[in-house]
Amino acid sequence: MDILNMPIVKEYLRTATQLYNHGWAERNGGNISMLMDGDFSDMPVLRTIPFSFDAADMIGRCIMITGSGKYLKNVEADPENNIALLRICDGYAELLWGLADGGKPSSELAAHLLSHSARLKADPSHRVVMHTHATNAVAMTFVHSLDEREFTRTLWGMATESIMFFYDGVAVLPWMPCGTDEIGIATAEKMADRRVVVWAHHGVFGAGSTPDEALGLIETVDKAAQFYMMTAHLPVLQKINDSQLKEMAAVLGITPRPGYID
Ligand code: 2HA
Ligand code: ZN
Repeated sequence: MDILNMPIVKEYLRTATQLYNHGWAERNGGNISMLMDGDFSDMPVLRTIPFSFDAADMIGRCIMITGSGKYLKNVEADPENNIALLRICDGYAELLWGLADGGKPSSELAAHLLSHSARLKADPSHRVVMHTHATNAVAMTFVHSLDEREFTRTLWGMATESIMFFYDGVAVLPWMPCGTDEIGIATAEKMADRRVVVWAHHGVFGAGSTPDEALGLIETVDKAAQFYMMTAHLPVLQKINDSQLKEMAAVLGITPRPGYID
């Protein structure tokens, strides 16, 4: 399988660069994983990598994921050293390709694998989970309530396309240590019925069918958060109100998260 020539892999690689260019991937910040369609059964297993959480639903699936400690800015130019193709087994992963200079998959492997499992149950077309340090969304977690209904309502009120793209709402996790099975499990629980999870004072997880879609979703969240951060200290004279949100939902034929619009 000529992995690097698959169009979806090219999109994945470009997306890593775009996250860096947004200023959302300082040092080794952020990670991207993508469920791979295709038959990789003829690829030899290069080594095995154990993990400590239960990802039973994912056994047999292949994913592409960025490596632990790797810089997203380097992924596109040097994929073979910075990303991995893994086949998930019971309690370990088989490395089929990549991480050629050694190393492990992302420290957020639990959040990625468990979120894939949760999103696939909600949406069979789901493929991509992306974690990034989206600047404005994180900034907002210092000055806004972390109540996820309030957080979502503020973002919906700031930009017309918010409700269009995250009608299902934005989940918020309080600050927790990152890189643990616990934050992975908590993230995946939220992902069961939403595609965006904000980690207070850290970053954002977003899900989608393609790298472009997952990135685009996080971009819409961060843009609304940017409008909020640009205006939160000013007297706000108007914003998109509840009846306008309902009007927009009717035009789009979408159902916003129940109970979120008064
Ligand atoms: O991979 O962003 O959350 C570095 C991180 C961990
Ligand atoms: Zn992070």
